[in-house]
Amino acid sequence: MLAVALVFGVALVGCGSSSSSSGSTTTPKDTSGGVSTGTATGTPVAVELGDTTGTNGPMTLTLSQASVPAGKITFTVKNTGTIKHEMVVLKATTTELVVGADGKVSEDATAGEVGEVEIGKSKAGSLTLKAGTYEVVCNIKDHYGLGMHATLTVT
Ligand SMILES: [Cu+2]
Repeated sequence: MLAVALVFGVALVGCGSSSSSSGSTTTPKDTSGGVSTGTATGTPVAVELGDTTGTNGPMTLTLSQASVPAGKITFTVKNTGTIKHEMVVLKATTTELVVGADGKVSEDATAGEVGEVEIGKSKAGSLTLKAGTYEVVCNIKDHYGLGMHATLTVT
């Protein structure tokens, strides 16, 4: 009887310590591996949409990184400009897309979008992208032509 009680005691202690140690393994993972954290929550890419004089001047679309690993990518899109912008991801066959008569590029090859972002606001959205070349664009009339596009390479 005494032996059984001891075994139980050991088993309980073992249980308690294993659950607490599995809890603490999660923390080192976050700090040691930006990679493993990235795949779990999506590789973060910050996108900035900007302009200073609306359609009267050049506009910008910048990515925090131009190359990311394939998989889930979480875009955090901020509009630092003076008018509304949007963010669309297109599977690129070329990085020089043709602007149509409507002032927009074709969205036939869309891989997804975060959508419109109001002035001064931020909006996040995740897309799962396969390896390849993508063009991240703002496809509001004339914005692509004014500079709102950037190439994202997914490896
Ligand atoms: Cu725009």
